[in-house]
Amino acid sequence: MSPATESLRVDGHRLWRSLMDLAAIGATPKGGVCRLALSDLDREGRALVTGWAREAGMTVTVDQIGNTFMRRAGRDNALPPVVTGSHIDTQPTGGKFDGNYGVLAGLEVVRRLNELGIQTEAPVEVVFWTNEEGSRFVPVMMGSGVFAGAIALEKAHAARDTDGRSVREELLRIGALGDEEPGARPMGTYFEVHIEQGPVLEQHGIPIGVVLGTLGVRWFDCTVTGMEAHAGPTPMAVRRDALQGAAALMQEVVAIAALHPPHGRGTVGMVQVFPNSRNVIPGQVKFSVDLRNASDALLDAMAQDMRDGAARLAAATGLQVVLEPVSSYPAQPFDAGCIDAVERAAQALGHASLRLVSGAGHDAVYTARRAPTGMVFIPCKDGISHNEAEDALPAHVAAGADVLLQVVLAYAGRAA
Ligand code: HGY
Ligand code: MN
Ligand code: MN
Repeated sequence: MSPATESLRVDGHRLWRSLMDLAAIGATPKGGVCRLALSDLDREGRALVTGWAREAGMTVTVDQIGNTFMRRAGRDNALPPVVTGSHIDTQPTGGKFDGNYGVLAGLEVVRRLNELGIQTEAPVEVVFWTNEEGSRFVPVMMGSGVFAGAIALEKAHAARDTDGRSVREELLRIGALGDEEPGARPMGTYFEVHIEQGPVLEQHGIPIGVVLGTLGVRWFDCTVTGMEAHAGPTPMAVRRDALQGAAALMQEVVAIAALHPPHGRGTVGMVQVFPNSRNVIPGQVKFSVDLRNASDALLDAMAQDMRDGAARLAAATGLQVVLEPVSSYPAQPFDAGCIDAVERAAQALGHASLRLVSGAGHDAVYTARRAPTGMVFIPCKDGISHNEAEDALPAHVAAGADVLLQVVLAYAGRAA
């Protein structure tokens, strides 16, 4: 007689070991992971995870943007699957848990169901989405965005990194250009387990976050153009210094966030200075703008503030200022039924939980357009992520996967 659902737990040690084994691919000296989307290291990570999936008796399907679906058959495979997963591409100074945890927690749920001899009514699928981070290629959350029909496949394939390599070329090069049309496969429900990447759960001493939805995001590239000139003979009054102008506008990005509390966020994460020579007055600066907030109305207001700031800078300095939208997605609430199921599962397992909004974007933002979607958060050390110091407690890693096991069974059902 297989054990009652509420008594089920994953094998936390095996999950932790898998996390550390995957983290070894792209490991950095400071203890983080650098495994950029569609790099050789991504190819290695994909091979490791799909190898584990096949060992667990799963079939593997890759679509035309490289999204990879690992499927465990149910008793009735005509039913739409319960899908879980996340991403295995990382930031350049990423950590061991962002994304990777959600994929490997899903794999651990399958390994555990196998061990316990539990057959689900509906099939269960574990997915890793291509290029969630948007660090090497934009737009961000590319694979899940194509799957949901929010990003055109042709546009995604044509995206190029700073070396001019396209997504399509790189998918081909690493053998991840699959045949399946993105979005063609059914999805019954989607659950994603992820570290919070912020300080709230840790500050409250609570192990499980019940995620209500995510903030909306607007990404821009801002290019400020002046004129290169010699740093010595050129008097200060006649300079057309692109970096000084850009620096003033960068301050406005942060000020705009403060004008739209409490969820307003403003970040400049990437700056390119041309010609980037110490004794040349910069002629051009290109920098990224990441604005976030909890509603589209607030995001519209922040974006308008940004455009007004750019216009003011141009008028005051004579510099050319171009603000180009790069990527955006609206604030995304999750499915009420999924939210309640996560909260019930935490309760059944005896874990305190807290309802909260995600400041970070996740592939769940796009799956929510295709199927009822929920997310489970666990704390991360000091709320730090997108940093090589990213860390989490083994007990929390196991607890999040236990909650996932419960909600997967709640939605997939157990075959008699
Ligand atoms: O940008 C984000 O929020 C996510 O990490 N891609
Ligand atoms: Mn992530
Ligand atoms: Mn991330």
